[in-house]
Amino acid sequence: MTKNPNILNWLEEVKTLVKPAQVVWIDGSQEQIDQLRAEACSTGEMRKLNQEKLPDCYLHNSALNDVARVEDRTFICTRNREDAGPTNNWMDPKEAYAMAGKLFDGSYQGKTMYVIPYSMGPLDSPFSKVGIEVTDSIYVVLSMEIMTRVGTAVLEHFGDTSNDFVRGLHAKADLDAEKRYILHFPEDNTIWSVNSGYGGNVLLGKKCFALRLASYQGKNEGWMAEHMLILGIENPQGETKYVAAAFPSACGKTNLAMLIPPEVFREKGYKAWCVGDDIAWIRIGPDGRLWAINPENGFFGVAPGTNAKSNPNALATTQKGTIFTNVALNLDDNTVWWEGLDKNPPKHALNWKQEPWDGTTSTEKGAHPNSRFTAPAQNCPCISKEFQNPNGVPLSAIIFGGRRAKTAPLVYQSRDWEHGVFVGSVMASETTAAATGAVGVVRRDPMAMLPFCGYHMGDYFQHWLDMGKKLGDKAPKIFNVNWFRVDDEGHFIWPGFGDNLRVLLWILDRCEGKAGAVETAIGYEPRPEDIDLEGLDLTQETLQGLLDVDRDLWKEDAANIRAFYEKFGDRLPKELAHQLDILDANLNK
Ligand code: GTP
Ligand code: SPV
Ligand code: MN
Repeated sequence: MTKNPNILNWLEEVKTLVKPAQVVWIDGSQEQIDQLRAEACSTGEMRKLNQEKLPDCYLHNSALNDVARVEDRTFICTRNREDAGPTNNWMDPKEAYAMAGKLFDGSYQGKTMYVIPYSMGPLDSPFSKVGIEVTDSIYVVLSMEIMTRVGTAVLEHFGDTSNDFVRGLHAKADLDAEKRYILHFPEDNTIWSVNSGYGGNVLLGKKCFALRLASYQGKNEGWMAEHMLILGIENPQGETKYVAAAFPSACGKTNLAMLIPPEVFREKGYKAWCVGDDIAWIRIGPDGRLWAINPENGFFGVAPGTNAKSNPNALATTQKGTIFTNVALNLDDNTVWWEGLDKNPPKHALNWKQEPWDGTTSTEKGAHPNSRFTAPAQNCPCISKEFQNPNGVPLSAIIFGGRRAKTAPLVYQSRDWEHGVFVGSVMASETTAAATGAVGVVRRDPMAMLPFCGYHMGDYFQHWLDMGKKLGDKAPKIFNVNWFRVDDEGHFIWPGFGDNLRVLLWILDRCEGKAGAVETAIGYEPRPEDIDLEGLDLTQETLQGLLDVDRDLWKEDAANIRAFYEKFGDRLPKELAHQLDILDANLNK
C-alpha cells in the first residue's frame, strides 16, 4: 500500500516483535469493512443488531475488568523524568520498551496483524497529522474506521518520504489487568498499548495521539491540542459564533456539543451546530485569531443518560453504522438499552456482563456506567457545515467547566487571558466512571487535561500563557461554567442540557461587549437579569443562588489550589502564582 521506507521499516520491526500469522492493511473500502464485520460476528467479538431498527449497528462487550481508561497504568516515557512532570506517571523509555517488549513478543502468534493508516483531521488540512496503528483487534479496526479517516487515501496523501507519523502498537494480548500498560513516547512519536481492549486505551488516535502526543507536539510547534468540544451558535441574523469548551470526562462535552436550543430560542431562529465533542486542535490563523478543528471523524460517547429528551441529536447519531460497547442487549428485538434511555428496560435481556438480566426486577445495572457508542460524525443531525473545513472555525470564547456540587457558580468570566489561564489551571471536578478508580471525588483537573497532558503541566501552563501573548487583543475571552450545582437534597438546580444555551448567549454577548456583569472576587458574573430565562420555570432568586460565591468554600478551595500548585515547583509560571495571590486577596477583602 505504500513505498514509504519509514513506515515499512517500522512495520518490519513490529512484525519481528509480535510474530503474526498474517498482515492485513486496512484500505478503507466498504468490502473490507463488511468482511471484517462478518468475521467479528463469527467469532463472537461483535454481535449484529436488529438491521431494520439499527442498520449497520453492532454490539461489543469488553472484558469485565476492562471498561475504562486506566490512569494508574498510563505512562509518559521521556528520557528525563522531570519532562513528564508531577501529574503524570513516568517510566524510563529504555525500561518501558524492554518491559512491554516482553509482553508484545509473540503476542500475535496465530493472529492477524492489522495495519491501520489514519489521519487525525481532514486530509487536506494544515492542522492534520497521520498515524499508523497496528492492532490484533477487529473491534479496534472497525472503531478506528468510524473515529478517524482511514485507508489508502491517507497513505497516498502522506507520500513516500515523510517520517512525521505516530507509530501506534496495540495488542490485546491476554487482557491481564496486572500487565496492562498504556505507554507514550513523545520523543519517539510512539505509543504502545497492551492488555486492554477498551476504547480510550486502544483507539490510539484519540487520547493517546490527539491529546498526549499532540499536546507535546503542539508545545514544540506553537499550537494546542485540547480536551474540548467545538460548538457553533447561529443567531437569528444567520451569523455563527464558535466556542470551545473543556470539561473533564463524562462532564457534558458531547451533550453541550449537540445541544438543541430551548423552544423559545428555536422560534426566534437560534441554531446550534456541532463541530466536535471531545478534542480540539487549535492554531493561530492568518488573521491572528485562534482557529480550531476537530481531528476526529466520529463520536465515542457515553451511552447512559443519552435519551430523546436529554440529547436527541446524539441518540439520532447512534441509529445507524454504530458500534455499542457494554450496553444491555434486548433479546426480544435484538436492540440495545442503557440506563436513562427510557423508562422501559427490556424484560428479556443480557446485561453488559452478558448475564441474563431483567430490568424490571434486577437491582444490577443493564449497561456499564461508562458504556459507549462509537458513531460516525456525519450521522449527527446538527453536524456543522464547517466540520470538514480544513481551516477549522474561529473561536470567540473558551469555556472551562467541571462537576462541582457547591463551590463553582453557574458561570463567570475571567478578567483577561492570564486570569483565564489561572481559571483553567485550577479547574476541579468530581471524578466519573470514565476512568477506573473512585467516582465522585473532587480532584483538580487543569483544563480537563490532567489525564491527557503529554508533558510537564507547568510547561503546559506556560504554553497557554505564551499563546495569549501571541494572540494579544485577538485572544478569545475565557469563561468557567458549572451545570452541576446541587441543592440540599442533592438535586441539580440548573436544568442543564438545551438550557445551557442561555448561559452561552450571555458568554457570546460578553465577547461582543453587549451583556451586563458585576465584578466579584473570582471574576465577572452575570446579574440574574443578564441571563434570559424566558420559557423556563426558574426564578431569578434561584439563579442568584446558582451565582453565589461562598467565600468560605472559596477560601478552602484557594488553600487547596496552593497545595496543588506546590507540586509544580519552579516550573509553575509566576503569573499563575500571582493570580492565586490576587484571588486570596479578593477573598479576604
Ligand atoms: P467524555 O466522552 O468522557 O469525554 O464525556 P463528555 O464530557 O462528553 O460527557 P457527556 O456529554 O457524555 O455527559 C456525561 C454525563 O453528564 C451524562 O450522564 C449526561 O447526562 C450528564 N450531563 C451532560 N450535560 C449535563 C447538564 O447540562 N446537566 C446535567 N445535570 N447533566 C449533564
Ligand atoms: C474520556 O474519558 O474523556 C473519553 C472516553 O472521551 S476515552 O476515549 O475512553 O478517553
Ligand atoms: Mn473525553
